[in-house]
Amino acid sequence: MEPFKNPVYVTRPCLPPIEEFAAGLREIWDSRWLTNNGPVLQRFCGQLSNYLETDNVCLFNNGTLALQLGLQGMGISGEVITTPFTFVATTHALYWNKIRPVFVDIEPDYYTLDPEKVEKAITPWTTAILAVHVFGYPCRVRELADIARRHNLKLIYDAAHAFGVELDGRSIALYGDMSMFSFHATKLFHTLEGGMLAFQDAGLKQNLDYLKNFGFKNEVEVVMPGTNAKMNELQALMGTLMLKYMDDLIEKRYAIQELYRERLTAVPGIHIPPRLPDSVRYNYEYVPIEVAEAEFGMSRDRLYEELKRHNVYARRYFYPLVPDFACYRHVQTRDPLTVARGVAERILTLPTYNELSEEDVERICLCIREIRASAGSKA
Ligand code: T4K
Repeated sequence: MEPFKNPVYVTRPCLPPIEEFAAGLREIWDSRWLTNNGPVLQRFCGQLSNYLETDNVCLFNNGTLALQLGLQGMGISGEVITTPFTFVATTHALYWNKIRPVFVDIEPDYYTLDPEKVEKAITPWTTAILAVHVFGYPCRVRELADIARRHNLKLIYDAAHAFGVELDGRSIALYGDMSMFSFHATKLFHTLEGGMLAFQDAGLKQNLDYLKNFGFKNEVEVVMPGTNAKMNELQALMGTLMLKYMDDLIEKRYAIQELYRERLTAVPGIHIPPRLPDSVRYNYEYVPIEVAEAEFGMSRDRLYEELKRHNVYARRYFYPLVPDFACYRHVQTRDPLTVARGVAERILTLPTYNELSEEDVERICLCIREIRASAGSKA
């Protein structure tokens, strides 16, 4: 098969019609208010509160700082049990708070923290669980909440991939003590760069507002050594416009994912995570597959390289595992992380974004099938 003429990336940002953004820019130009809790940000914050059905939200200039400051605002310290199968920012947020990460294994279907392993890893120094709704797949929230309650731990979710996800008719933001959402350009819903915390304890809001604005209480009082992590007016404008399109975005991604499922299910050596139960409204933000080398006839890494030769840039999210990065190799991990290690070797996330046509998906799947066939003939 001929390579794609233009590169097909793992994702492309969705954008609202440029006229809508231009009209919003006019308002910002006229007001000359660019950042520091401006009117567009305040409006966006209200819209998010309605969307998520909670007043307890706080906006940041990216998801990493949101999580870092969220942990700080909650006073988390000591040890936190977390997942090795995530984007490295999850662990960095702990590091910047001088918290020791305790990595435990994930479960094989949806790659989220295994609650049994979590419970076994609790020590007198454990203060919280930091779980990740990886690829937007909801963690086993009830079991984790039960463990947290019995051991008096805080339960924090990195929900970077999970905006728009609902469980039992409630936004995923309403589970746990706090959830962080990334609004980075590569996310289904984005604000160019951006992040948000949603939390249960309304009393946290004040501290989070201080933390993201240098600790200023007023012009002459600084109550804590905060940083600068504010979302600006252009980011908020993008968010306001994108929010209108959420349902359409999810609908389109659903169609793409279903087509991949249909075309790849029967390919030996390609494993697609099972459909989620009806209790979940999923956002279809990522299309992860696993490549089993023996059955597929080549390794995940070779398939990844072959796809690149066809101008298809799939990504190995999340490989290597976080504890295998040089800066975390010193962290002692008692759990052998058997499942996570296997998944990290097999995982590949396929392109999905709104302009990806049905024909493009058909061609990517055909490409994968042809690559497999060629591997068989070379063997
Ligand atoms: N926790 C988790 C679990 C996360 O996944 C993330 C971020 C965070 C925390 C931290 O949240 P933020 O601080 O980022 O808000 C990307 C994103 O930068 C990162 O936000 C995301 N997770 C991670 C999974 O993916 P890269 O380095 O893989 O992105 P990059 O630049 O290679 O982009 C991927 C593809 O997207 C490109 O090949 C082309 C396309 N692209 C990208 C950008 C930025 C575009 O077409 N246009 C663009 O503007 O990290």
